[in-house]
Amino acid sequence: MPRGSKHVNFIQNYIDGKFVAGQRDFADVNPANGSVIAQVSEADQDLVDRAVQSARKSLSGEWGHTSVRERAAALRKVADAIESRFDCFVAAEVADTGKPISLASRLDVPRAAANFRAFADLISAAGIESFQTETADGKSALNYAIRKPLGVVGIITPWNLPLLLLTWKVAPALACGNAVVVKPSEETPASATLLAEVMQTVGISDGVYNVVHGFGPASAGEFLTQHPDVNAVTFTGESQTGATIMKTVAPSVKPVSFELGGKNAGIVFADCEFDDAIAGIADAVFLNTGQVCLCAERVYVERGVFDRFVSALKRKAENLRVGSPLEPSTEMGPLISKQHREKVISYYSLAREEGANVVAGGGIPEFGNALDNGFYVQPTIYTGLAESARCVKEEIFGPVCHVTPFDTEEEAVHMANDTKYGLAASIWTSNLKRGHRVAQQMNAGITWVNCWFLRDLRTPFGGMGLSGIGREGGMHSLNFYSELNNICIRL
Ligand code: NAD
Ligand code: 6OH
Repeated sequence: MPRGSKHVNFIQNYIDGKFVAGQRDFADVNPANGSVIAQVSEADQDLVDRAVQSARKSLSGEWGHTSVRERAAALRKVADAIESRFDCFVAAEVADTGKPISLASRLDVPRAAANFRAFADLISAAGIESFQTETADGKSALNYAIRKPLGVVGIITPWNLPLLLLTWKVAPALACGNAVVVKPSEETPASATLLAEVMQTVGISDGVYNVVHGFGPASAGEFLTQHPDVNAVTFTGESQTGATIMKTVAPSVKPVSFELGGKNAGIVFADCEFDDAIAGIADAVFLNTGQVCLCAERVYVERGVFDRFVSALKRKAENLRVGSPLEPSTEMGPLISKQHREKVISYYSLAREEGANVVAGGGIPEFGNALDNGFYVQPTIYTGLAESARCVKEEIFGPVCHVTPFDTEEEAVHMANDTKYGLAASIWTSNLKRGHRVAQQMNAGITWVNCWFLRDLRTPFGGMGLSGIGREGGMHSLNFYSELNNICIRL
């Protein structure tokens, strides 16, 4: 498609308050039908450098002198402006990801506005650490730590919850007075660019929020992480990409915050509220076509209710309304891309080779219309695999789980923790003591009891092992996006 075609949009980079085109374009594809919805301008090394320099310049300009109160007010204006363009953001997110319009309307776009409001509140209320220190001579000293911006923060995000995950980092970074250069996923460039329009409209100073488009290696992602004037990198995506970025930033010792992959467990005890557990686990397996880092791909069910549980989850999978994302009643859309579908389908084949019993799905649905050009897969449930099977060990990132029976609490805890990842877990029981006891044994950054993906933005969020480095959320975000300068005064 030529640039400026009447049939597709042209998505540009946003640098120093202006929309800027690079030398090369790439296609933005709608996963629901394979059509090209936009051409995207790729940022080369020179454009990434311009974005970083414009961010740096903004720190010594008006933005660098804003008070906390002014920054909090600016963040609230951004939240209001996202809401006033709600339908536009929903449409962009649905077209780029293929997620159901109902999901983008209840999760992604409201959370983007909530992210800005939450960090406006947090920075307004944040105190500073202080200690009065007794000295050997019987006198004392006063210590207090002030918070300063890191400087220019590079933000790299994935395609599964593009606006939610981007704003989860942009909001605290700006609250702390930084300037940012964001690199959204090449699969989902639209909402970060719409956010640039919002920043422009509400009068955020030029250079404070920049967007560069492109890929990872030898493209905008790598150019940004290796840039010597980027002071910190915050990244959400695959564990392997995190490892690569770590190598790239090592020579300049940049602080990193990594929210990476998972192979999360759900543990269902026989004493659970059965219908709640089924609804919760079905959400945890199939929400966003299973493309949420927190999704449960391993479900452990106490033997006494195993057969009943598997039958009920099968009914849920088979009754899910899979279809056009634009249809309000649709519950599940396609996967993000042809390439990702190939990966998920290769795991569906592998599960059979490894000896799985296919309880539901396992293939590609047929619609008999344009959706057959989309990247759909069936919601899928397996049983019967050994815990060592690759399908039980590796992150698939699709609408799929393996269900394993257990006999004792210890066995369930052992199997749930037998993973190199450590992001999230959910436990389903009506025994309060057991809920606490098992939750406290989970090797995970986030454990839910009788719920899943219930968020309070003040709480620590992140993973252990291959699932990440550090925590964001609440004060943890304020601490990551700030440098602390401890001042010690002899009294
Ligand atoms: P990905 O790692 O392939 O890509 C993420 C981003 O990194 C994209 O913007 C990509 O262009 C960029 N990138 C790729 N290689 C790079 C490089 N060498 N240097 C710099 N940037 C590079 O991940 P994805 O496929 O977009 O997302 C799915 C993955 O993200 C899953 O593993 C999922 O579990 C994980 N995820 C984790 C969380 C969390 O909070 N822990 C949240 C969402 C997704
Ligand atoms: C991963 O796909 C989901 C991450 C969710 C968050 O980072 C959040 O803040 O809710």
